[in-house]
Amino acid sequence: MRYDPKKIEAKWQKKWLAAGTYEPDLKPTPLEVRRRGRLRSRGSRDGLLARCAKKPFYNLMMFPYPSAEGLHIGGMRTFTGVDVYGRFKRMQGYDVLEPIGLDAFGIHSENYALKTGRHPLTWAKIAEKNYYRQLGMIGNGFAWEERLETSDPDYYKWTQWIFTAMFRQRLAYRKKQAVNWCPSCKTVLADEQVIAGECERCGTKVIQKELEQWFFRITKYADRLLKNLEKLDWSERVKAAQKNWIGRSEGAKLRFNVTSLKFKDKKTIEVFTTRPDTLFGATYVVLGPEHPLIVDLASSAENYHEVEKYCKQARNKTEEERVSAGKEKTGVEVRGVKAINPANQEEIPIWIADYVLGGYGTGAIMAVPAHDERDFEFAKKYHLPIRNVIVPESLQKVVRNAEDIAMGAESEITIKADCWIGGSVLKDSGEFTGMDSEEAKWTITKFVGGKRVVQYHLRDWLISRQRYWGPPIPMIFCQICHKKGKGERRDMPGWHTVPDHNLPVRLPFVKNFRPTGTDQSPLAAVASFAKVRCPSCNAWARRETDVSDTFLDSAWYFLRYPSINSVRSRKMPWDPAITKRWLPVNMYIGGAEHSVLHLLYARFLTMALRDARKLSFEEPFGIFRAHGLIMKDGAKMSKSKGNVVNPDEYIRAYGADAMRMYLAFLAPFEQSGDFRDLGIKGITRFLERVWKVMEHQEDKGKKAKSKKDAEEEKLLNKAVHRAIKKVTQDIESLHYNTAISALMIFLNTLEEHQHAVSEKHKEAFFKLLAPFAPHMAEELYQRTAETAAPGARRGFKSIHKAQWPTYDPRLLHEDTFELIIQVNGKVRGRITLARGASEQEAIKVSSHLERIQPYLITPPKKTIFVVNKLLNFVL
Ligand code: ANZ
Ligand code: ZN
Repeated sequence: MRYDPKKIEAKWQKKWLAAGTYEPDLKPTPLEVRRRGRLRSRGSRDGLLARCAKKPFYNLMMFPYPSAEGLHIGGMRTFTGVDVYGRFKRMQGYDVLEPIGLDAFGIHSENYALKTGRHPLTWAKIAEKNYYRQLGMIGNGFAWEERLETSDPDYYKWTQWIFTAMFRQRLAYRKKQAVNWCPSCKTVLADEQVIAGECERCGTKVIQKELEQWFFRITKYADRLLKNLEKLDWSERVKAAQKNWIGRSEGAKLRFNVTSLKFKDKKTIEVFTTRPDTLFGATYVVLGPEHPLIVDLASSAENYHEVEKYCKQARNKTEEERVSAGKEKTGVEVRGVKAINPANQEEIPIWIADYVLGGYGTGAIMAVPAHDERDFEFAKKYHLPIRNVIVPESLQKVVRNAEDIAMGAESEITIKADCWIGGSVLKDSGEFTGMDSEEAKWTITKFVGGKRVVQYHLRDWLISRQRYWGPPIPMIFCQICHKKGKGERRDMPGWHTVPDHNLPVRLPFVKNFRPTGTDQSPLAAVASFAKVRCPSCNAWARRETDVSDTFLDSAWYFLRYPSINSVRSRKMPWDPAITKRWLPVNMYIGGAEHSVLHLLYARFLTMALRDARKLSFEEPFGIFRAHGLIMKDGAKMSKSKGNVVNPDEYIRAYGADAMRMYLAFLAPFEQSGDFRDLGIKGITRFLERVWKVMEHQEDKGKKAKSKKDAEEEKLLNKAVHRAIKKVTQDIESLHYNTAISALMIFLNTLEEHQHAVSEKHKEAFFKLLAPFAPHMAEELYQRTAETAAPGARRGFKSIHKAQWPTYDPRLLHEDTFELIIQVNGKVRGRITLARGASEQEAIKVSSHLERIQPYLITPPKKTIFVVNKLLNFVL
């Protein structure tokens, strides 16, 4: 029979589904159930014990958001790559849970709906069907019964519940802040939707708009998020990205008094600096255009209108435009007022410049142009004084530390002679002259009455979206309660959470779901939705009509999966007993592009829920590995280039097994790889050879063994164990490509000694092949078993639940070893000998060596011999 993937793949997919091969029993152990007083009879307890998972292993990939194009080949590589690992663990005896679902809510789906003029609800259904069809084809061991979609009211009920939990914990709050706004799409954009200052959808320049929004206080967890990183077994590049994003800076807050005759009370400007040691070099102060003091200052400034105009302009720029190194710096001096440098009482000018951001530190800086590149550039442009207060080190190069290099910095940077940014020894700094920078930092801070502080770059998570396709934020604002100062939280009078029994707040069907262009979501126009009774005083109140960020949907989905079919999941977001057994996730795999958004949000939420005593752990993912990306013939895939690989077509042409194997073969899983049609053909040929070797054996009868056969069998045994060792180790480290190479070598050996191949060898081969080509492995395994003992097997025992083969290290011992030859303890040569060679043999062979002979003109005093290792001539 010819190898026909189409036939066997569909067949086994159906069979596995029917047999529930990939559905672990998720129920908690009887003991756990009994503790909750729900289990009565003994009989049912034993039944439960027999079935429940003994070694839970939660194997998870980031769930996809449905896009118009369907499953991308890169996605297929990730999913099947994760599945290789899951299948491997399952065969090692773990009860593997590998769930799947869709991140169906969110701006991606809504944008697509907008583009096609379809309603998101309609489009979501189409996308869902298409995705699940594709995900069904790739041959993964998914636990289909646990699937979920974030746009399902049964799911987002709990997303909303989490919001209320955050509110009760004072981790949700409202604040007015400048947000990204696309004037063409008339909507707020998430940071990640702004690409180089432009709207990712239409390319229009994004501006900043002041809006009052909901935030989650992730900054409260900055330190914990950072500290825990050390304990996590995650891809280093992802940890480095999180560390950088959290951006911990140690520095000081220093106060500069402001001189102006017009002020009755004394005004001060507080700055944040990481370099208080350079205070004597501060020759001006800069306020960001958002600084609250500007209003006061401007009134006494001589150039009031100029200042006002500048600040207004700055607000229309994106942060990127303001801070990126290439952009020319702009600013305006506030004339008529001065700041006083607290170190030397010198009067220095006050400037406003947009390279200082309102949202970081104190929103104001002391400028030290001699030692800060941005200040240097600015001072040059506006002819401000530059005062050197640090002795530059003689060397002109700074070697960056390993961390910076990991983040992509050049390993060495050449310092501009006139702007030395490093630390060293102070000069021209009064009594601190000669002091070391590090010491001076804190001594000077103390001297001027400053505060030592830690700042983080991490900002609070903006949750509100003035969009349609997301879960409505479950809050109600009551004007009457507000006036009376009543509410669930004293700091937010008038605000009430929607009571639990009224969740979910269903997303109403809105025909015109287009963003409105005002600062309101389309839901605000739906009176029947927006108008609601106050849960506290029953007066007419207003519902929050913004929806939450789609990253909130995906920040907790892994908690829901295992519990989704539990009865208790109707009353709770997750079943605590099940959660206890199955979480944290054992292995999580996804894209490095999610390093700082999804992965940080999920960690934060888990910590917050743990602090609210809703979870018993604070880190959601034990191991995280970032996968590599896929190119096509050396180029990035894109529709315009016409080089997009459509998994459907390829699976139709070559089969899922060949695709899975090729995607695993093309590079180590964590690295990027290049997809070539030639490559998939190569793998297909490999699979055809496998098929042939195994088939060939099937019609071979038993015959007596010759001596040659026995020798061949020994050789084959060794090949088996070598392959088992290599494949096991390589799968464990996600080096699937080399595991497959080992299988190829193994196949060569089997082909060479075809007539000596036994059931045992074949079985081992199938098992090693199973994670990669699950359908073929199952087909051949079942056939071989049937041929070996026709009709003997009762019921279906999948290869994917069979025991992973183990190897015997003794068999792998080589027959030879390398003898080290020493003369007076010094290594003088090496020679290969048969294992177990005697001292006499070793002496005989060694003393004939060209390099050794000259030493042995007179016989050695004695020899020291270590079996299988070393021979030392002592002269
Ligand atoms: C004086 C100084 C002298 C500085 C010097 C640096 C070098 P990180 O490491 O990112 O925390 N800064 C403070 N607040 C800022 C803001 N809101 N917008 C833009 N820049 C701001 O950077 C801290 C340094 O960035 C601070 O230390 C401050 O400049 C600047 F030789 O103060 B420094
Ligand atoms: Zn009220």
